[in-house]
Formats: sequence, C-alpha cells, structure tokens
Amino acid sequence: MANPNSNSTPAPRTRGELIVPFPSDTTPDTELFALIDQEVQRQVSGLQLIASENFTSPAVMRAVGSALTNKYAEGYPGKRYYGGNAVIDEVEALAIDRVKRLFGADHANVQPHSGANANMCAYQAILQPGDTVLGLSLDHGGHLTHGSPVNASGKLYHFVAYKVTPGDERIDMDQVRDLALANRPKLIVAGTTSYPRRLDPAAFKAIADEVGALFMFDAAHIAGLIAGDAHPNPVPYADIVTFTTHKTLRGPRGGCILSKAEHAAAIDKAVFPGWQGGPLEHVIAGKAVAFFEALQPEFKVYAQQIVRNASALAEALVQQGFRLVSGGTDNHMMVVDLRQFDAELTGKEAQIVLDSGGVTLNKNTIPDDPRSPFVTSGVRIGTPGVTTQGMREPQMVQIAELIARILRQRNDTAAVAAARAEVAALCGQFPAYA
Ligand code: DSN
Repeated sequence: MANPNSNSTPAPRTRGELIVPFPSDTTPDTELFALIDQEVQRQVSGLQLIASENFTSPAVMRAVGSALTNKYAEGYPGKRYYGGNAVIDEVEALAIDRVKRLFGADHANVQPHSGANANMCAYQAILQPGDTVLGLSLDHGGHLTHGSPVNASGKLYHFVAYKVTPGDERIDMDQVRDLALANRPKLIVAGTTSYPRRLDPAAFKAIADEVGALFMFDAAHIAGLIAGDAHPNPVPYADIVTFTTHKTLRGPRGGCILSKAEHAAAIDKAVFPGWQGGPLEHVIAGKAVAFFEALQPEFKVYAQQIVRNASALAEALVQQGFRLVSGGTDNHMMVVDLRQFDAELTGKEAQIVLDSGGVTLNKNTIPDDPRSPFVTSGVRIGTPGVTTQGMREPQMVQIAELIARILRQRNDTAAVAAARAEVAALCGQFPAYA
C-alpha cells in the first residue's frame, strides 16, 4: 500500500493566485500534522485488535480527503436543493449502484453519517414512537441503538431485549420466538457488536413472519464478511439491512442502509430530511471506493482469512488459559472472559496494560458480567486489521502468546517493554502501509 501519510505533510502551494492565501500555506500547521503522524505511527507499530476497526486503503483516504468536502448536496441524485451537483450526483449514484450489486439489494441509501444514524433512520422509516421492537440486549452483545435505555432508541421505542443463554452463551432462537409471540413486536432487530457467533437471518425472518413483524438486520460488524461470502447474507430475508462501512468492510467511517423496494421512499425520507442535513459526499466517494474494492475477487480471500485468523487466535488463546465466551468464534471476533486466566484481572486493567505493550483492544462486558461496563471482566478481540496487514495463522499464535505474557507479567515494566518491542518487530514485518 502507498503511504497515507503523504497527505499529512502538505507541500507549499505553488499557484499562489488567491488574494488572501490559505493561512496554512504560509504558516504550516505543524502541530496538527505532527499529531496525525504520531497517530499513524501508533497504528502501524502496534497490534490493532479492536474488532470494529480496520486499515482503510489509500484510495479510500484519497477520496475522503478530496475537494468533494466542499459541496453541499442536500437531497438525492437528480433531486438536490443546491446547484452544481452534476458530478456529485454521479459519485453518489456510483456508490449506490456498487453497494446494491455487492449485497444484491433492491435499494440503498449511502448517506448515513454513522451506523447509529443508519439505525435511527431505519426505525423512523417504519416505526411510530412507542412501537414494540425486539433487540439483543447491549450487555449480551447488542448495540446502544438496539434499545439501550440511555440511547434515543430506548427512549423513543418500546424495546424488549432477548439475551444469550446462560448455558452456551448463544442466541436462543426459541427464546426469541417466545418473546416475539408474547410481545407481538412491530420490528425484530438482529445484529450485534460483541457476539462471536453466526446469526441465522432465515430463522429471524421465520419468526418475524410468524408474528407479522418487520425484520431489520444490523450488519455493522459483519458487512465485510457478508460481502466476502464469509457469513450468510441477510439481504434476501430482511426488510432493512443497516451497516457501517469502516469495520470488516474496510471503507471510510460511515453508515449505509439497504432495503426492499417497498421501504425505499420511507428510508430516503427518514435519512433526509428526517434525520440528517447535507450528506458528506467526500465520505460517500470513499464508500464508493470501498464497495469497488469489496467487489473484487481478492476481497473474498481477505474476508475468509479474517475468519480463519479469528479461529486460530481463539484456539491459541484457549491454549494460553483463557476462557472464551461461547467457547470460540465463527466470525471476526472473540470475547475473552479473563476470570479463568486471572480472577483479579479486570477488562479495564487488561486494556491499559496491553496498550502499554503495544496491543490495542477494548474492555468488554461478558454476559451477566458481575463488574460494571467501565471495569468489565472481559476484553473483545478482532482480526480485521491484522488480516489487512497480511498476518496469517502463525502470527495469531504469536499474538496470543504476547497477550498472555503481557498480562501475566503486567507488574514487570521491563517485561512489558520487551513485549512491546516484539510487537513492533512483528508489525514491522507486516506493515499496514508502506
Ligand atoms: N463502537 C462500535 C464497536 O466497537 O463495536 C459499535 O458502535
């Protein structure tokens, strides 16, 4: 990959035709660009194991950093509230066409600024305030926008939560069905942020049909796996599919909504003017690049390797004495219950000490966690980023050993520093960017 950093040290402009030059032409903003350089250095010299992060391509970054950021384009292609949108219309239409082809969708809206916005727009399109919705509980792997009481979704709509079972820590479709029959929801939401197992879109759809509910699938985490045929595609089953473009899909930070044709007008109206104003057309251009990349045959190889790497890392962590929620993973992530490894070790402490060892991940609640969400008994680990770097199964074994060693020796500063040097050496062999 080319160096994305090339944008961060801008050369002085040579045309000099402005009456008043841009201030940064004459006084370069070294302070800000030094911070960007530092962050790029952090990203490439450590292991990035946050399951919802990835390294996007220089082509995506080029699009996102383009002059498209200058344009107002409220509305949709061919129906804008501002002039000068002929090219922007083509950019947005290209993104829409590509994402529809990628997932086999009837309709796509590429304007949501984020996954949370995409979900709120989807709800606004098909629900009335107070309507009953079924969603996975946040502390069992769901998302804030799946009805958390502290989120607008939980305040506006009557969410009823399903959970994973205490036994195998998986979603129990019989429980989902019982709750659906008892509560008669208008909408059933499937989708997760920290659930390491496959979801079965057909099973959710069957329950939705039985109770006369609509079915929405939040594919934020697994959109790239779906695009790469490494997870069942929910699009044929769901009325609406939402996702983010920056996780396994490896695009720019943003959201997207796919829907059946019958919901198209309501979705578009909910996004604009319902929930958002001017779309971020530079980000939409970045999404178009990401969809183009995901349509290439190599992307399937990438998506499938993410899953193989996650399985290898999960197995190696078990060998190191960790217990994994649900016993393992079928997708790109695993949730580690730290208590078996060390009863005293919290997710919060593990995140901090691993960060100082160059391993970045996030603390995460485990189902029915006795500790608070700020402390937690677990961590979440994902393989999308390290897979983009070209790491394979042998490196996953190395990563598991490094994680275990840093956590065992967490009170030994020299040992953590030595591990950090090994992490940097490993990342140096697999540079995310040239
Ligand atoms: N913050 C995202 C994640 O890490 O999964 C969810 O929105």
